[in-house]
Amino acid sequence: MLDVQKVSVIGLGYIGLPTAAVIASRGIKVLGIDTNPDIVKTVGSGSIHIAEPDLDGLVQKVVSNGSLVVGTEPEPADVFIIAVPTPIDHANRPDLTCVMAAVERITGVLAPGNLVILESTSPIGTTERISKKIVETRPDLTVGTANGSSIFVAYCPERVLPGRILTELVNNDRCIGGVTALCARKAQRFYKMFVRGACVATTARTAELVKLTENAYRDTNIAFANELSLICDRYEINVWEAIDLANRHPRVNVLRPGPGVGGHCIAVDPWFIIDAVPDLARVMRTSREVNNHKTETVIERAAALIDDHPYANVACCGLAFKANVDDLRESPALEIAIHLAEKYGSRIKVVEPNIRSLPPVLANHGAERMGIDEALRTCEIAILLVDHDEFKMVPLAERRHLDVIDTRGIWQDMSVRF
Ligand code: SAJ
Repeated sequence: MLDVQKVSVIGLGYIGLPTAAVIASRGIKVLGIDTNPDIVKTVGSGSIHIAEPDLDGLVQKVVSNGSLVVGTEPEPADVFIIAVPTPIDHANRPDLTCVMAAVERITGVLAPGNLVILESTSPIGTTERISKKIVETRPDLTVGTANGSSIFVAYCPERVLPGRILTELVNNDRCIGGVTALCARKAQRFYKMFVRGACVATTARTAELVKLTENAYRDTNIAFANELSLICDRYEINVWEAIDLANRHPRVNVLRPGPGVGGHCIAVDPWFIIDAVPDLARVMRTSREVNNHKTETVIERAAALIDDHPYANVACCGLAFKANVDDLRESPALEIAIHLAEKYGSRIKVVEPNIRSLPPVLANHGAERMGIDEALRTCEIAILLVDHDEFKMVPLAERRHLDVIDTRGIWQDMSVRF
């Protein structure tokens, strides 16, 4: 059996913090580590720095009963989970700086029998690369063997949906890739301590590809919907109606068009494959291009509508990357609002119920934040960018006077069609 007294989670972000809290709630001692002292201070006081349903109560509980402690420096533990960001750079190439820095920081405290798990989305081969790096620095250790000097290294991608993280963390199946079969088995046993879903073992490379596949698959399917929206637009066909009808076929499930794809995962992860095999990943690259192009199209159409109404105030409804979250990362809605604010300044009124203040980049261009009621009263144009519940609740009578571009299909009865 894997004896787990203490787990160390490196990176207390959208994945690391909920993971640390869930493990701590199973009565296992958890040390959460982050390089950002503000995050350490916030979590150490039992609060959270991200918006996620029910996470605040859970963190408060495990911090106050002492099962989750936080710090900036690694300490010896039985299991190390690395959950740090893996962004792409300006050339769409994966940036593994944080992963490599995390590995470097824990290598000094590793001991035989330890399990090191990478959860961050990573290019194929990263887990093998970190194993190599560990044994280069610590030649006293081996990886994945049955002898007494061995540690175990595995890749186990997170696949939780923001907004449902605590439920999905426990209930989703996990794909567990070991550098060796023994590594996979050790990691499987560990995840079974807090995961109710199936924990399926495979190789590290396969698990890395599986994670990238999931998000590239979704990106491609959204690209199909976005492409269809432009085709429908040219023929003056309502895309929402067309999709609804096509989806009545038992084997068709077209996703929903939107103003482009946002978030730190789906708009980013396909590049990890495209960058590695540009000659082969042709559908994936085109999908990225189609989804980015959709954002440009919305900007052009919004500008054309605003130019036709030189005195109109414009409500940009939503900034977040998707409905009912406060996350603005890679958000097409934010990108569109910035472009419009650059061009039209104080005529742009931003409605985003899930954030406390307007991002400075918008305020600097003179854009103003307001609630949906005021926007409905004072604006003549609405660019509906996010399908937040607050917007879905607005009845037709209150928006009848508006010229609308509805990129999400929730104000269909009145809108310019996309
Ligand atoms: N979107 C559409 N049309 C759709 C569905 C989504 O335009 O029909 C847009 C959303 O508005 C948003 C973007 O796509 O801008 C992504 O949203 P999402 O809800 O599809 O996914 P994320 O980014 O919140 O989370 C994804 C999930 N991956 C998959 O569904 C394959 C989640 O399970 C992953 O754990 C997460 O990425 C991650 O961390 O990788």
